Amino acid sequence: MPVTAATGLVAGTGTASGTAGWEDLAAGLGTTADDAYDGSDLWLRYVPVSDPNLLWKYRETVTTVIVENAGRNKVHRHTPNLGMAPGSAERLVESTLEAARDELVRGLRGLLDRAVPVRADPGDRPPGGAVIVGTRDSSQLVRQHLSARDLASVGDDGYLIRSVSRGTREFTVIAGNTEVGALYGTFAFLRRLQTHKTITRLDISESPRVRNRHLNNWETVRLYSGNNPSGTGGLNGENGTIFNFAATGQSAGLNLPVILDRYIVVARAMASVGINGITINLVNADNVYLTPAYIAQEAALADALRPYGIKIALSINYTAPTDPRFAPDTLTNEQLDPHGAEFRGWWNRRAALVQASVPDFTGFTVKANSEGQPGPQDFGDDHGDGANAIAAAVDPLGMKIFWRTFVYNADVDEDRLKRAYLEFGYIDDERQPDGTKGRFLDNVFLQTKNGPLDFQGREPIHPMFGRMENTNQALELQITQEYTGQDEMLCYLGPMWEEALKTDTYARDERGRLLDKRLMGHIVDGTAQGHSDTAIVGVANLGNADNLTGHHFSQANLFAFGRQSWDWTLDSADIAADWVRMTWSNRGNVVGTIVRMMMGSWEALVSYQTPLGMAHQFRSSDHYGPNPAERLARDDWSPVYYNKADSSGLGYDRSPTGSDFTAQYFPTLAARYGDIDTVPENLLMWFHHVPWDRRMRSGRIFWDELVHRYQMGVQYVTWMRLTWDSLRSSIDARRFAEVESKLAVHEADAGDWRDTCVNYWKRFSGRDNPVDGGPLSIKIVVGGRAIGAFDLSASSYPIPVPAGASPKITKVIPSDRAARYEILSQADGVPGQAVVRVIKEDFFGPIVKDYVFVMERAST
Ligand code: GCW
Repeated sequence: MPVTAATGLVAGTGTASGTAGWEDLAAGLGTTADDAYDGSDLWLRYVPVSDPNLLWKYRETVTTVIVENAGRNKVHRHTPNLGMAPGSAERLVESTLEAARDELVRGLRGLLDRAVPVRADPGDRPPGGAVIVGTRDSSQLVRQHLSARDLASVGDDGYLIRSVSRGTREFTVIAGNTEVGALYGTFAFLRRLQTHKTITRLDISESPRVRNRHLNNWETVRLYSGNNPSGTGGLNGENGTIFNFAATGQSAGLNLPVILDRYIVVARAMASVGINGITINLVNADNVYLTPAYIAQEAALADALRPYGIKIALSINYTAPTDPRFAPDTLTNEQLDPHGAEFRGWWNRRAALVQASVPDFTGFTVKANSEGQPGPQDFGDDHGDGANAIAAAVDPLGMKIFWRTFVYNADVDEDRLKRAYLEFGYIDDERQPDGTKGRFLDNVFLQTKNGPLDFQGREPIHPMFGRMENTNQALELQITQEYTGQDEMLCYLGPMWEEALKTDTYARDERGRLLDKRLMGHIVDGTAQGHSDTAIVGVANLGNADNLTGHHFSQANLFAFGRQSWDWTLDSADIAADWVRMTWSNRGNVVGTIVRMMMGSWEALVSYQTPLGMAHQFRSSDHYGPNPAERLARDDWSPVYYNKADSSGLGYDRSPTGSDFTAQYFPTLAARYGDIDTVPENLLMWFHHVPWDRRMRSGRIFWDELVHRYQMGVQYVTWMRLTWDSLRSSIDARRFAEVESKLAVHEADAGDWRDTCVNYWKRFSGRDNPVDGGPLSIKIVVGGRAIGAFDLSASSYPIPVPAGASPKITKVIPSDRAARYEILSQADGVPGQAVVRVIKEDFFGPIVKDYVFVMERAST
């Protein structure tokens, strides 16, 4: 059925003249003023509330800010004369309540478009419209209006936001048991205004489900957010990383201890979503971070972050004690015995040295015996020995160890996916002298990626979740988009993390009974197996680009990570909606449109990169583009190892007839994944070598389905590009253009994925050159003849028009009845060009193809 332009791409986005309401006008005006905006405020931009009724209500509800004793609990500051770089816009605060107060003042001034007075003194009674922030310790008003019992339920980091009525006066109390809790509440309150939610009659009680919500900052690799537009690194002597430790040339004066605006923006943004820690250096750790000169810089950074409730940690190298840079305090290889006093003593001394400058230092992140990093196995010890040695060394200092499980020693098993569990599982099972089970100490977290391979677009959950019940498990997610489009592709990861966190592990207890709470999120938040210390870690995507994350939409991934690590049960679409409102616009049609783009973007990426459970087909040089034919020195880095393409089919058999990796899952999942008839199709090739002609649930054979999936992924990107274009008048110019040009690259690169992979698989499948036979395939009738079977990836199609016949398309016949089409243009003559747009809503969102037909005279 033909569609008209108005019902085309995005329902309701028409901005036809005459229908523009005041909101459009207001947004239009705002747009001009904002046209140079670069995205550097992340989601903390605080533009005036555009709805006049709402603005009026907000102004009535918020007239005064009252923060008593804001400066009383000054946070520790190690660095004398800590200072912002000259000309900075941000400022250093001395306490967490000052941070909360300043945020409210800044936020309200922006949102309400007028200054809101601040008072430190409670007065006799708070005026109507007061917003009171504090703890029961800091604030008499909080004490008056919230009982200790009220607050007890929210724990250390949680908060209450409550509207209170006293006679005709109404005011708002934002409180935590700690100042950090009050700060989180402040951000949550501001978020309500930013997203145009009600701020009256509030009775909000929030606390995080997970205790340690940390970033890992890989400062030198997988950084797609440097300020160098032609690459991912930096300019002007900076190396592109978010924090400057060793900038040179014209930026030499911008190294820590100097504090830059972007550090404070990042600190505020982290706190706004509840992130409370950051490991500041790469897991392939450079020992320089443990030298006194660097520790002094780290201390300054920690000072600047501290008011925002953010604690720092460091990645370390297992053999750091032998590094001559630490002379005279160095060890020999023989002294690296994890059971020996020398090794433990060294780590204790080093940690103490850091702690002397950073008293709230969290501890160490360790990548050992992985990808060339040294570790205990090099000396005949195992991960348990190594982790426990360093953990025991720092335990008296109150520190923790985050020991990564990303190991894949090829000697352990042919199937890379099995290796981590084989190296760690038995340590968790070991009976200890005191009768308990599990050798890892209490201050050790095993930090495990969500999936068993390596941050692929879609992975099954890592089987260690739930199987390591006697050990603290930290979940590691990758916010930086190494395998998900880097800084070029718009890919919102919230749905991916939601899928992982809400996956049923079918975990059982020792007696074989299914646990009540057994989603991956329950394992991670400790409720499944009774762990009190819990952690989620995100490999961050921050750099020194103007917008701090490279792609404007990558900001959403940082935002979502924070929100989901606070509460993994949240709906990723709701998180996206908040982010869009805070970042782009509150206009309903804009919000709906952008959220829709975001929500299908991940599934689309999976579809054009690695559909149906394919994995790791990336070219090794950069992990961005495809290279399914690549064979490297290491098998388990090679796309061919993962795809196992041959004339019989495609995919890695990890079922009981293959590597039997599936046996590492709890029985229900093991059975489900191990059987090709029951495995979810989106994980199919993770677990099975799939015959080319296997009948799929759609009724199509595997080969056809595979080709369709690649094509549909690309077609979703086309839809995103066209849809973004439809927002041109609603988005400020600079950011609009930057996203527009990224989407053009995105579409082309998605097409490259499709073509490279499909053409390679074709060699094995022995099937025909693929035509676009997917949901958007059509036939057209020209000169009385039906023409179809159009090539999958051609940019245009020649159509022979018999002599004397009209070049007009007289009929379009979509093969899928749910597809709609529109003839965008007809050829006036021969030669000439016609364009037909075909649209369909499919399982991950709308998909679009513009068929370009070149009408040619048919040779007789
Ligand atoms: O995803 C891989 C990356 C490596 C990284 C490794 C890890 C820092 O390609 O660059 O090393 O994971 O997680 O340790």
